[in-house]
Amino acid sequence: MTITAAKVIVCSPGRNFVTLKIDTDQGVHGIGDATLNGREMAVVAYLNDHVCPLLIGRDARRIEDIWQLLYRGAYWRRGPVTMRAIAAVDVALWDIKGKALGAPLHELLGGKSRDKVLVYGHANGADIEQTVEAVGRYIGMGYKAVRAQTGVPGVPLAYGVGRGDLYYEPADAHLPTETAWDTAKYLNHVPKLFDALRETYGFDTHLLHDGHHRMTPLEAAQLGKTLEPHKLFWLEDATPAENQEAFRLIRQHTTTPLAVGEIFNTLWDCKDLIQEQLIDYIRATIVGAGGVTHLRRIADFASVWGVRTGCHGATDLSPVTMGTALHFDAWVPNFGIQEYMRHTPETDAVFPHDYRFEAGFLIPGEAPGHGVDIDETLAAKYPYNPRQLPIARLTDGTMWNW
Ligand code: GCO
Ligand code: MG
Repeated sequence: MTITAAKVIVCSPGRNFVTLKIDTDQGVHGIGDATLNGREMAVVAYLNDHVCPLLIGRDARRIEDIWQLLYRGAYWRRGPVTMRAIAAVDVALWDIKGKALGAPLHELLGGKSRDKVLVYGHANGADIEQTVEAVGRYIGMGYKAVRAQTGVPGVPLAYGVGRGDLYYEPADAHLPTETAWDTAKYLNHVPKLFDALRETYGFDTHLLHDGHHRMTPLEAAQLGKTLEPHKLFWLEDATPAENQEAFRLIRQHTTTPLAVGEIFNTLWDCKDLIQEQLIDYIRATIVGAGGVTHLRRIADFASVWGVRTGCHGATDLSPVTMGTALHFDAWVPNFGIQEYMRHTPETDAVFPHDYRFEAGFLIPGEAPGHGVDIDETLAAKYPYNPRQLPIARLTDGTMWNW
């Protein structure tokens, strides 16, 4: 089965997506997601100039060999652009293999370990009262797990406070929106949110919170300790994780479960975190970490140390990633939870898929491959719309982590 064409499709049905479509001489095609929020065109160029020409004429069945070619052959290894390009090729080839064999991807991975995939949604509000109401709406929709993010008095444009209830698109301007951040105000305020949430809803709903790289290790340890009575499902991105050692300090002070990894792109970003059990959930994704082939390695490594998966699944990961992730989530023995921010109706129309939401879970489809396709005619109606993620500065002007 020979690769005959590889095409990059950029579209923006509500937000930008980069999709790779691979055609073969057997008339079977596959698609992969290569979206990198705010840096989409870097991956488009990498694919068009450095990857697609390499694929033509190769055997589409040799997924591992092509992965190794694109990883080792780049010389300049790792990084979000390279690994998203590799992920797109990998996912498209797994999709082709499934279609050629008439098998859904989860069968190719080893079969289902579960029939349905626990997910969590994003509830947010400008203040505690609104956020408590938003969490109630998610519980009403059947979610068993809800992430809660609230505005912080004195901190305009706080992270995670979206526009609308079901999806939160942070890349909101051609040039980065500048936001201010004040960790002290945040640390004083967030515990009150979870006091109110547990007071209102008790402990039957899993609650999650995203620190979004804002705290120092000690501040993260303080927040984790303060939130212990609320028994969070996890505290995410408690501190920037380039320094994996930083999580040792947090771990020493709190039993609040820790999750990290949505911006990781290889096992090397999280090897120590996993091996030393400094985290409880690894958030690396199919699109961000080199596709099915590499994420499977990360998950298997994590399973040795009892670390579970908690794949990132924000709106900026296309339905192609969500569809593929659900097959992965159905198989992976050390599954934790899957993030599920809904896509806009326009996005769902461009990317027809067979997964569905049911009472707090997502049910993966049974179509061969990953079960997602792209309507190229419809996609063409939504041209690329340059957008970047915000930046954050501390109130004294110091550049910080958004
Ligand atoms: C999450 C993420 C998002 C990111 C977004 C960036 O936990 O879903 O932190 O909110 O900010 O994916 O593009
Ligand atoms: Mg996050």
